[in-house]
Amino acid sequence: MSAPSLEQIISQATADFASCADAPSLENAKAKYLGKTGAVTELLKGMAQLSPDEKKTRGADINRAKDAIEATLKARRESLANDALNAKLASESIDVTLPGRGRGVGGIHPVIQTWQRCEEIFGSIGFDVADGPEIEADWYNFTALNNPPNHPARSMQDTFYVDMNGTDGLPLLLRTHTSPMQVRYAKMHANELTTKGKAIKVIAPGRTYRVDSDATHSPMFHQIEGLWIDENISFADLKGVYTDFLRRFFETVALQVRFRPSYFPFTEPSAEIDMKFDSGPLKGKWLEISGSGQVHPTVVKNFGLDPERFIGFAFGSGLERLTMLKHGIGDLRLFFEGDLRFLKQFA
Ligand code: 2NL
Repeated sequence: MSAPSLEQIISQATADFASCADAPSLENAKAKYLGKTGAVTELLKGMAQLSPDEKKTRGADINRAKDAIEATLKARRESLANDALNAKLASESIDVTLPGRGRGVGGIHPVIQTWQRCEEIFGSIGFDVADGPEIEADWYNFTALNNPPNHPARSMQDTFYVDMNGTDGLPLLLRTHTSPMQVRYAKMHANELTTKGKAIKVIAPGRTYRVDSDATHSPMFHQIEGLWIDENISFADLKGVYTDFLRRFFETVALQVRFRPSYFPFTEPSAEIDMKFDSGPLKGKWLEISGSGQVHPTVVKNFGLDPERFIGFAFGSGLERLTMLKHGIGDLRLFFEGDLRFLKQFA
């Protein structure tokens, strides 16, 4: 069998390289032609017996063949590398047409929207906004507000007590109304009223706590209270302020307001504020909307003010109740369940 021609070796190598499916098998195939015992190397070894002239032409021919094989090898290497890159890109590809995994947008809870709206409205009538602790001392929550020591609101059954005493030596408690914030505010601003005549005019919105849980009561609920103390503040001012607030909150002037006698230890006289819509789904029905009254002289004294000189009113309304009347919500528990089908309607 005669030795293969250079052309045969080149085409054999080209075919071999083409059949290699990956880089390691291509490098193996390379050894068959260009390695120590490869076909081209063997041809070069076989030149030993040739004359110098023959060596020259034969050597050049073999080198051309070697170059051709190396070029084929290089082309095949690049082609395999390219295929590998394309396969990697295809396997790691992302579908840019898929919808993005966006972060959900939150919304303000309807009760907190009411809170914010109240701050806006009372703010525009000149009321400051008080803040204060949810864990309170007995004095700020009860004593300062003229609650007698045996009042049922002070009982273990009605109030959440904390296992720690306040500076007054009595157990701390979760505030049962937002009034203690107003007591703190009034005490802090009493001197400014007495010496500079700057009225105490403040609202106190916030969370409050009572041992109570059924369809119409939640152990945590929200209140907003208002307090206006100066030398000559009357029930007429209360009626004007509160009526203005209701008209703006419910976005209608078609509503009436009335005072109905009531009792609270911290006001005297005291009144329930009722409202009645002249139109809309609640038209014609008197609705309780707030407690109120002229601040009791003992409470004014506890503010650090002279009750012979200073007088004013206070009111307290439930933010859940305001929200339910505004949106026609029938069940208080919806506010605390966190059901997005409910909450999304207010987003
Ligand atoms: C209710 C009753 C009311 C007050 C709250 C108050 C606050 C101070 C002094 C005097 Cl610092 N009074 N707040 C007065 C009357 C009624 O709310 O049951 N509201 C839902």
